[in-house]
Order: sequence, then C-alpha cells, then structure tokens
Amino acid sequence: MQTSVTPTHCPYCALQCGMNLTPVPDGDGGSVVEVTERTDFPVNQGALCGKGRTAPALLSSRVRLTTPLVRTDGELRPAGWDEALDRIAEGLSRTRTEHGPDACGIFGGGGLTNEKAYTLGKFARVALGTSQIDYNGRFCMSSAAAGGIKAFGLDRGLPFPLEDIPRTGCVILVGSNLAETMPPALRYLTELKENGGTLIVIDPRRTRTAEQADLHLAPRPGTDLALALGLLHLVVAQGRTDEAYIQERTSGWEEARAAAMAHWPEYVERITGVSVPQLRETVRMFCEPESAMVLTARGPEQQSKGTDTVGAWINLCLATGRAGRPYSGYGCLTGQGNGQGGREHGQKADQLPGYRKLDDPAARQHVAEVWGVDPDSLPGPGRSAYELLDAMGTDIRSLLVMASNPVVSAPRAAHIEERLRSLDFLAVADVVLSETAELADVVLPVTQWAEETGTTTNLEGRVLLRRQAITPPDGIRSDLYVMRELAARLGVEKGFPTDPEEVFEELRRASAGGAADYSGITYRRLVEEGGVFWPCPAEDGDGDGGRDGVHPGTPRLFLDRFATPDGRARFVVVSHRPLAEEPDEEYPVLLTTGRVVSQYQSGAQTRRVDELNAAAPGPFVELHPRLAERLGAVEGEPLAVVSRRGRAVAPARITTAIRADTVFMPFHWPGEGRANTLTNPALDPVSRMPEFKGCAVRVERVGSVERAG
Ligand SMILES: Nc1nc2c(c(=O)[nH]1)N[C@H]1C(S)=C(S)[C@@H](COP(=O)(O)OP(=O)(O)OC[C@H]3O[C@@H](n4cnc5c(=O)[nH]c(N)nc54)[C@H](O)[C@@H]3O)O[C@H]1N2
Ligand SMILES: Nc1nc2c(c(=O)[nH]1)N[C@H]1C(S)=C(S)[C@@H](COP(=O)(O)OP(=O)(O)OC[C@H]3O[C@@H](n4cnc5c(=O)[nH]c(N)nc54)[C@H](O)[C@@H]3O)O[C@H]1N2
Ligand code: SF4
Ligand SMILES: [Mo]
Repeated sequence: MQTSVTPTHCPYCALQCGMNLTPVPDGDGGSVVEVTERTDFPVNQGALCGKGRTAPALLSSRVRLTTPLVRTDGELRPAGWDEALDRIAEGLSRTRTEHGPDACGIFGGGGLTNEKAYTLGKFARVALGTSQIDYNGRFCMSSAAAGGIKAFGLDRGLPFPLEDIPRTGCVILVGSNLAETMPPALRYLTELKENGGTLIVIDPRRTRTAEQADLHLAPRPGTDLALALGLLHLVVAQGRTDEAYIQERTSGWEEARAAAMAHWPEYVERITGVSVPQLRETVRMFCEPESAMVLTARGPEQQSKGTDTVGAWINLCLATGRAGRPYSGYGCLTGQGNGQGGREHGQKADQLPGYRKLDDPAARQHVAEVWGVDPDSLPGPGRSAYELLDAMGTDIRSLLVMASNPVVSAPRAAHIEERLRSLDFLAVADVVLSETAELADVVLPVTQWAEETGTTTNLEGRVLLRRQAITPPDGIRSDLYVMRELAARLGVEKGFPTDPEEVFEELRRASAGGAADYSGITYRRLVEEGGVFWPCPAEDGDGDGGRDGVHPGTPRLFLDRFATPDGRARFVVVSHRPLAEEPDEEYPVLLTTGRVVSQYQSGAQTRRVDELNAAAPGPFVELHPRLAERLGAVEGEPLAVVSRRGRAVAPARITTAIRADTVFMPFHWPGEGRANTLTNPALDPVSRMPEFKGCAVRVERVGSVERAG
C-alpha cells in the first residue's frame, strides 16, 4: 500500500477535478482514502463538488461488490473468479457458435479509462470477432461530435482550455446546467462577468446556472435549432456578418444563409416562445464584443435533431467570425469522466483507435498492424447504442456490459429492461450491484478509480493520469484482467496486457497519425506536466514548438486552419423541424429530463452515498404553478406522468422556474419514479442520439382521471 499523498482525479464527471488522496485505516484492518485539496491542477484549483468530495465512500466494502456472482437456480450467488469467467466465456462462445459472432454484443461506458476503452474495442473485434459494440457516450455527446466533425473536420469537446472562457466577450450557454453538473466550473463564468463579459443562458428552466446569466432565454424544449436559425437571420439582417472571415475560412455560406433567411424572427418567436426583442438583445450581446463563444451541453444535443442543432449554432459562430480565433469558438461540454477519450479509441460502433473510422481501409491497415491481425479479419461498423439494446433477444443473444446501467439510463427503459431479460446470456462488470447487474447471469466485481491507474481525457481534450492510491480489497480484479482472461478463454492468448501503462504504450502506437493522436504522450510526461492536450504526435513537426523534438500538445485548435481537407470550416444547411413526438390532446404536456447536483447518472454509485442521498433522496416532477393549478397538483404529493412508453410516479415540485407547458424529471432513479420509462427513443439520423430532451406526456394526480390540457 502507498502511504503518501497521491495526486489524482475525481471518478465522476468530465471536469476531472484534481484531488489528493491519502490512505487512512478503515478500522477493519484495511484502508480507505481521504480526499484533500489539490491546488496545482488548473481546472478546479482545489474546488470539488459534493460528489467528488464523498467519492471514497464507494471504496467501502459495505456498498460495493466484493466477489463474482453467478446465477444458479434463478439466484445470484457468490462464486470464484475462474467459475465466473468460465461461465462468461461459455455463454459468449455458445452464442458465437449458434448464431455467429455478431450475435454477441458489448456495451461500454464513457467512465472507462482510455486503456480500458481501447482494450474493450480490441476485445470485441479481435477476441470476440463481433461488430456489435457501442457505449453510453452515444446517449451523451454524439450529436455534438457529429456536428463538430461535419463543420470542423474534428471533434474535441472544447477546442480551447476552460481558462479562455473568462477572457471572451460573451458566452451563450445552450442547455447546460453547469452550476449543478460541473459546479467548480462556475468560477469561469463568474470571472467572465467580473472581466466585463456577458453570459446568456438558454434553458426551458431558470436553473441555478440561468440565475447567473445577464440574459436567460427559456425556449420550448426541442426548439434550439429554430432559435439558432432565428439569431442567424437577425445577424444577416443587421449586417453583422464577418464577410472577410467567411470568405477566407469557411465554405457553404450562401446555402446556409438562404436557409436561415427563411426563419423570420416572428416565426421563430412562435416556435420557441422566445420574444423578438429577446432575440435581438441576444444578437447584440453576442456580436458587439470582439470575441464570443457558444457552448452547448445536453439540452440542445439530446434531441432527434441534435446534430443539425449543433450545426446551426456553429453556423452562427462561423457567420460572425467566432471560431478558430483567440477566445472565440464553439465548444461542447462533454459529460462523463472520460467522455472525451472514451469516444476516441474504439468502443464506438464505427470506430478504431485514434478517432479513426472502421470503414477506412488505411485505418484498418494501420490498426491491424499494431494488433498483429489481418485487416480483413476486423469486422465492419455495428449498431448504435439504442439499436444494439433494442436488438437484444432477437439479433443480439449475449451481452457484456462494462460501465453502464441502461436499466435506468436508456430511453424507453421498461422495454430495454424486458429486452435484457430476454437475452440468452448477460454478463456485467461493475463496482456495485447496479439495476442492470441485478439481471445478469454473471456479475464481476472490478477495481475502481483510486485502486488502479489509467488515463482519462477531460472535456478540454487534456489527457490526465489517474493514479492508484490504495490497494483494492481481496477478490476484486480490474477490467483489464477481465478482458485478458476472457480473451484467453476465447482462444486469444496474446495482446491483452493488464498493466495500464503497457496498454497505453500500445494505444500510443495505434493512435499515431490519427485525428486524436496520443503518440507523443507518456505516463512520465503526464506526471511531470500534470496533463497534455491532444493532438500530440510523437515528433514535434516544426522542430521549434516544443522541447527538442517533443511536441507540446495542442491546447487550442483551429487557430490557423480547420481540420477539413481544405482547411475551411463548413456551414451546414439546416431547417427547423418539430420534436419526433409533439404534444396532442391525449398527451398535452412536454416532458424534459436531466440532472441534479447530488446524484450522478443512473445513480448506481451516488445512491450508495449517504450524504448525497440525504441531499437528493428521490425523483420528482418539476412543474409550474399554473399547470399545477389546472391539475390540482399539490406540492410533495405524487403525480403520475404518462407517455406512450409507460407511466412514472413521483412527487410534485411546484416552481415558477419552469415553463408552464413543460415538466422536468431527473433520471437518476430506478423503479416507479424512473424518468426513462417515459422517454422517446426517436434517434437523430446522423448521431443516433435518442430524444431524451422532449416527449409528449399527460400528467395526472395519482388516483384521479383528470387530465392536464
Ligand atoms: N450532478 C451531476 N453532474 C453531472 C452528471 C450527473 O449525472 N449529475 N452527469 C455528467 C454527464 S455524463 C453529463 S452528459 C453532463 C450533463 O450536463 P448538462 O447538460 O448540464 O445536464 P442536463 O441536466 O442533462 O441538461 C442541462 C439542461 O438542459 C435543459 N434542457 C432540457 N431540455 C432542453 C431543450 O430542449 N433545450 C435547451 N436549451 N435546454 C434544455 C435542462 O433543463 C437542464 O437544465 O453532466 C455531467 N455532470
Ligand atoms: N432521461 C435521460 N436519460 C439519460 C440522460 C438524460 O439526460 N436524460 N443522459 C444520458 C447520458 S448523457 C449518459 S452519459 C448516460 C449515463 O448513464 P449510465 O451509462 O447508466 O451511467 P452510469 O450511471 O455512470 O453507469 C456507470 C456504471 O458503471 C459502473 N462503473 C463505474 N466505473 C467503472 C469501471 O471503471 N468499470 C466498470 N466495469 N464499471 C464501472 C458504475 O458503478 C455504474 O453502474 O445516461 C443517459 N440517460
Ligand atoms: S465537478 Fe465533476 S470532476 Fe469535479 S468533483 Fe464534481 S463530479 Fe468530480
Ligand atoms: Mo453524459
């Protein structure tokens, strides 16, 4: 066991706050860690939210899995590792023999380190030979990724470090509740205002974040695309475009301009509920300063038109010359701890390491060489996350889940739960007995965060080293061990090391020359420098940018050129379209969903921490007093929310902070109050993102047949 202070990073969100861990005795002869302030990491400068501060609670054997579990006679009972691994290998092999490799599915997570995500992608394609792998990041930032790649030729959440935010003139924050989802980052917005910059927040709710804004726009959920087009219309009408920039650095403006001109402010006001004077004020605040930024999060992205919506906001940036210039640009606030790195190295259905495409022959050749396999043996692209889950029990017969809890977090969750139950075989590797693990045939207890080493890439594209601070309890093994052992049982003895640094060394080679090039990054550099921004090729191309041939990394992208073949950013041609499911007589109210500060995601981890549970004990239905009055809803009393997918019940929380046509539910809980029982799996045609942020519901007092309307 290490005894000294270990500087490392939080297990939860994409901010990857720095923290120090010190082992202390746990009273049972083992040890746990204590979190203390780490001020040398620039992103959070010592600040942590309640989740990060209480993260050590999950290391305790009271709440976690400590032994493999194998289902026998319908019950999960403790078993040894060999028995558990044999059962999984048998389950997968049987499926492969009876139905072919593509009947085996793998579902990963954006919480996995780069080393694990990389190995999972390799495990699927090399050991199992299946094309059917995707991950929960598909539910997260896939629309922003698709939009970014279309426009800029590259997807990195933020193309600049967070420290640039206070130095811009205006920030439009679209559908991000940063004050609750990344509390230490609020500092950057406070500093922005102190420096004389302005903040515009766009959210159907007056959130804690919106309360900080100079201007809060509260559009109807699902109308961000129209809103962005309306703003661009005004920019053109007021002659605020940057013609020289458009000429020099972009392509496709004429078509995009024509599409925006069809979105008159009055028409946009009718669609969005945002008044024309507010639209004008937004344009003024955004265009007057020398620099400005648009940052999006899940609000506009988790829509069945999320990719187009992101494109429309990028168009606004491009038309005003606010991208690829100092303190200006478009960025997406990525969500999970390794939401960024987790989407770069191959656990995505269409992807190979280094952000390469699985259907690109040169990429296949390069990666196959690193893996020592024939390029033709690599499968092609597979299904996206929801489509993969939806195919369970039919085309997909066996599934391995690593770091996700879809029973709570997938859209149309009751259906997904039923599909999980219909599998021939389900294996789950997790740190706790999640609701998904409860359904498994085999559950594997794995090491977490403070018990292992690995890299993550935060929302700025900064690659970081999370360091082991404590010895894991007996009986618990790492995800890398799981993959090595399963690969061996499937007949692939080599190529699955369990030492994270060895995996990273291979990842460096596999990513070399790709868009997300990590080849110049080493564990040693990460320790010495505290983090390195990708792309970071092994060789410093110009010879003068860094220390003798060492590439310094790339904190700021696109300053000289965009990552498209001609170096120009591309406008996209987009038009307003409605939600996949608009309210009607039977389902007259809009439901949108999201997060609260004290719970994380499916809650599998944070619902096991007493302090967090006390702060956020359960689900609720947020609604406006006018809607409450119409329904006869009473604060704290249960309301049923019913959609075409199912029915959820949770207490009413009445507040003027939400639009009167919309109700909001957080999605962190299973059971009766599960928000995802209601959500619509309508997918974005490009990103395959489900529409978590808007569906039609009716709301009823429990025990009454009265309807909202
Ligand atoms: N406490 C906490 N922090 C987290 C997480 C967590 O679960 N809990 N998860 C992490 C992850 S993985 C992610 S992805 C991020 C997510 O971070 P955020 O994107 O900030 O989180 P959400 O609450 O999903 O959505 C943000 C806001 O979008 C608004 N919204 C809803 N519908 C619309 C719409 O149609 N348009 C617009 N403009 N806004 C809309 C909601 O009212 C909400 O306030 O948070 C990360 N941090
Ligand atoms: N209605 C609605 N639904 C949503 C969203 C929304 O806004 N609204 N947001 C979506 C978004 S953005 C996201 S990111 C998803 C997230 O939803 P999930 O994918 O369910 O995310 P988590 O709850 O973080 O699940 C991670 C699981 O992995 C385990 N785990 C943690 N670390 C490790 C590890 O290193 N190895 C292994 N094997 N397991 C580990 C945890 O204990 C937990 O059980 O939810 C999506 N669902
Ligand atoms: S903001 Fe995110 S990274 Fe920072 S302490 Fe909280 S959960 Fe951890
Ligand atoms: Mo996310």
